[in-house]
Amino acid sequence: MNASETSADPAQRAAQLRTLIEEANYRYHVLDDAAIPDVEYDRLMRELEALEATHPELARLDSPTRRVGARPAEGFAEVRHAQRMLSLANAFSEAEVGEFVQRIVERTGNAEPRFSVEPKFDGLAISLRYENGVFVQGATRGDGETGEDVSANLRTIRAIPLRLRGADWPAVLEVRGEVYMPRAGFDAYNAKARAEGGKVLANPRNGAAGSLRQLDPAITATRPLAFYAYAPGDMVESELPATHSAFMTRLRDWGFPVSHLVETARGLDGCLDYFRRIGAQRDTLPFDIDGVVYKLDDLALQRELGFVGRTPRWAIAHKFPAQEQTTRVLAIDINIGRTGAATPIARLEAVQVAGVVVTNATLHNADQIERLDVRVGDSVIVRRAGDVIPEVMRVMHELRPADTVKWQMPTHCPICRSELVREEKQVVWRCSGELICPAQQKESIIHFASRRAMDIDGLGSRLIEDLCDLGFVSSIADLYRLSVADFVEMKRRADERDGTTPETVKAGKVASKWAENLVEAIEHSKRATLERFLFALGIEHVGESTAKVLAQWFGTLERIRHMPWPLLKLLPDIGGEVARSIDQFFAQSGNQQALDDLLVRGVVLSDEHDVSAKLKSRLGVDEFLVQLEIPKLTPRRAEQLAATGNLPDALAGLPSQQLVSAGLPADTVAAWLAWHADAANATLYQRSVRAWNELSELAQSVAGSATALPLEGKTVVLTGTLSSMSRDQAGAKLEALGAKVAGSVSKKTDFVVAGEAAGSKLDKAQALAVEIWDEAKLLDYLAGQGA
Ligand code: D41
Repeated sequence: MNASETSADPAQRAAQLRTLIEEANYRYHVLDDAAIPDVEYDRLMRELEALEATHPELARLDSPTRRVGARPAEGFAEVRHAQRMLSLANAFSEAEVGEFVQRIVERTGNAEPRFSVEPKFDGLAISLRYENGVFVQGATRGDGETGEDVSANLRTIRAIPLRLRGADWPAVLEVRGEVYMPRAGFDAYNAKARAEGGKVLANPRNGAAGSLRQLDPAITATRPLAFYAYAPGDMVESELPATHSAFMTRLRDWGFPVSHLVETARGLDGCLDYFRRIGAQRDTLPFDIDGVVYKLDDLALQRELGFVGRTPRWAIAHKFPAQEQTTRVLAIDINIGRTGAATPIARLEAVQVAGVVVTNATLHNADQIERLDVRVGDSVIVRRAGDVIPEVMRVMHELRPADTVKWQMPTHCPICRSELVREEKQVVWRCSGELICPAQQKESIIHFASRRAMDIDGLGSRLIEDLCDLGFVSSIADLYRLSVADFVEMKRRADERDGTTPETVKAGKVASKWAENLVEAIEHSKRATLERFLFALGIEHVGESTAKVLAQWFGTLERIRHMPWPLLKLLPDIGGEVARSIDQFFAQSGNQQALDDLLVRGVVLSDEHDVSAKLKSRLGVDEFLVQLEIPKLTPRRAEQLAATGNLPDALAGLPSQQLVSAGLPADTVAAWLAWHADAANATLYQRSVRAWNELSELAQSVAGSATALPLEGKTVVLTGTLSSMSRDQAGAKLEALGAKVAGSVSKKTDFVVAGEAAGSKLDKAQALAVEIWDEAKLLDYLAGQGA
């Protein structure tokens, strides 16, 4: 049926709309295939609502418009489950799963029984009851015997069908499954709650449980909930198929969401293989799972095996190691980062979390400690998910010993004893020691050498810590002084300190080879691009993209290192905070000294160039004035000042009558004069004017000479493996020379750079007679361009 084939008869049209809406729900939640856009879905819904409003006789309980109903008058009613809701036994190791499978093998005589293997969704177990294909009641698990009637809330979940599809369902059907909150919905919900100052959800499982417990279904309807079915409940035995997996297929046909991760597996090996595969995907799944479930697939055998207490003998949950654990806070220390940021760290009694021993967890910042009220001696819940740093989630206040004291941010840096300071409206406290602080020195060197920065092979954080601790380096420039002998000596002293005694002769040889490689890697890093180098300096707020903008627009380190912040702000995506941070970095004489040292020791920026031709359009007098952030000087007033025809150097000295006759209101004139009367502002203005004059001249000459880059307008394709650099590196070099690097070869391709084992792209280039460069030719060309 087509949405546009409308029927004039209201009853028919209502039926048509319900079918369309239900179909859309089914395609989305069961088939993972959004059939119609959201706006269309909403339109159909509104039409049906209007129709039911004007024709009340058409309204029905199973209509999709009824998903949000009235709240129950007095809490939730109790529901006695027609079939007890069972619980699952847990296995925490492969050995326990082995025992489970072995018992089944012995009792059934089947050497390799078949299992339905499923993710264990981390939500809330519920039971749904359908009579004659219509949803009539839904309940929580409760104690397994009786649960709560949360029908009104369950109706709001679009993944739960209100009417079943097809016709071969039993007259009474109960289905069990899990209501859960997808991670994306959880994140979005919390982001909104945070922005609006509302209450955030602790985790998706609590989110799902809390949402179903809302008395008002209108609230539940706003929560992003979903559902997966996983077992039959009350139904006539003769209507069941022979296997659990066949039942799951039926559920899907009837319109229930069944996870595509559900499979069948044979024997212990099949189960464990599934466990490992799902475990590897765990962090990337769109919802939380806490393990997998194995269920004997043959339903007749399930009945034969029966239960022990409330748990079936034929099913078991194989749990992943817990991501949360409780432990005790032994101390709260302060870690000083590269930019001086002071991060409180909880030192913990060692505890295994998700298979890793955790002894430290981040507390983020002083405000977070205040919120959680963490104290030394407290029992806390730590969480470690994926590769992220473990964090303290919650304090178990009920277990707090009597003698704890409230934690306070220390006043001084634990490393260099400089004062810790916090800027207005900032959460982060910082060490004011900057370059004299050994912690900041260390972190800035680690950043400088890291892969995305100067990429010094082999110079990792452990080694840098040793170099700093043993006094071999204290700044990035010191790295370029290190000799092979220094590294060997440093290693000897580190071994001595750690009590590790290397076998003399052989170790000596290995050590000197290792030291040679390091010195070579450091030497190699001396040739860098401006962009990487700027990023490597570790200026606060200057990430890779800001570094790229600076390099592209200003072209040389010499220009950037003296640029006042108002001119930095002229560039795209550089705001006041970033610009000031860059200016402040270069204002420190220690940093300027470090730059000079680096240059003296042979660091060469291979791609320095003229200012960008685009700069000219940003250097209007009014735009310049606006960047200075002078009170009352709005863009309009700046335009009026610029219209006087004076250049910035003359503007500062303009007498007030002239400002008034330029049309500026008195308060703007007063603010302008007062601003200039401040010595610091006057200096900033002069510095900025000088930079503006220089840049204007440079931009003029670039625009005038119109020296295009050598590869301007050329399209290049890279293929195969290069031996001297990665394809990305080669691409970046070609781009710096003006080329456009494309992904596929066409007639428009100017040349193809083909490395080792080039495949179809090379074939295509040959077929189209496109020019082909080998690696040697590329290197030759780049050398010729000084790149
Ligand atoms: O994903 C789950 N959380 C899940 C829970 C699942 N995939 N299968 C389950 N199967 C059962 C039996 C075998 C007893 C029908 C379950 C649960 N039970 C369950 N969830 C909470 C209590 C029991």
